[in-house]
Amino acid sequence: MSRDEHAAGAPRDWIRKTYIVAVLGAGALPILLPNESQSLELLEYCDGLLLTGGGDFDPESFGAADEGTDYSGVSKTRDEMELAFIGAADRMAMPMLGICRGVQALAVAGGGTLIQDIPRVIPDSPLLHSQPENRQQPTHKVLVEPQSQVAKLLGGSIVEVNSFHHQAIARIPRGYIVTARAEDGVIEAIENPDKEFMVGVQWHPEDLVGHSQEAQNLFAGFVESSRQYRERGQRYGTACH
Ligand SMILES: [Mn+2]
Repeated sequence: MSRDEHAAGAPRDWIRKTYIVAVLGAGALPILLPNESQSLELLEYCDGLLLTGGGDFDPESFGAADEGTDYSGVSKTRDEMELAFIGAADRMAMPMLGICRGVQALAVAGGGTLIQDIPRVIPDSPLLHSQPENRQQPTHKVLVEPQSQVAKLLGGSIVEVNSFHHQAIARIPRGYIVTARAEDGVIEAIENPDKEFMVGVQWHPEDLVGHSQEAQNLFAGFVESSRQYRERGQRYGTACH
């Protein structure tokens, strides 16, 4: 969950409603996991872990020096909790879907690193990865590896997506392959082919549900994989972190 350490003087953990609607719409029940170590116990009641969007990772979390970027929404507590959730869910072989910051969380957990600010690294990119358009508006294409799990999930190999990130994956995490890129080369999706469902996308499909069949397909695939996880002998619900 997103964490505002000092939102109007009152710290809060929160989630955008569109995640909840997308998970419910795919037939699962979201369980929200506060950024507290006790939340790890809630994974026992979950069949899938959805890692949501949010603020920037502290560069220290992936062993990098602060490059002086304008970070926003940095929360060391959230960084630590998400890495703990991913480690625990991985040990349980639980399906995981990372969205925006969530794909970056999967990358950091796997030993990857992040581009701290895309405009500084690719100054001549014609794409605006921090789009000014509204959240339901796709603004750039992603080119998906045709034989990948992501391609099968989305049901297409060129997909129009929205884009609300100024960071992206730099070093690819251990065990993962890149399965989608934007036309400027920015990594837009990764998957771990050794796992049942360990997938991350850099865009925000939860905001495109109802507008894009591919977005709906992605949630349907995640929920179906979570259902199979439960049928294999494990537990209840879908965690929305
Ligand atoms: Mn993008």
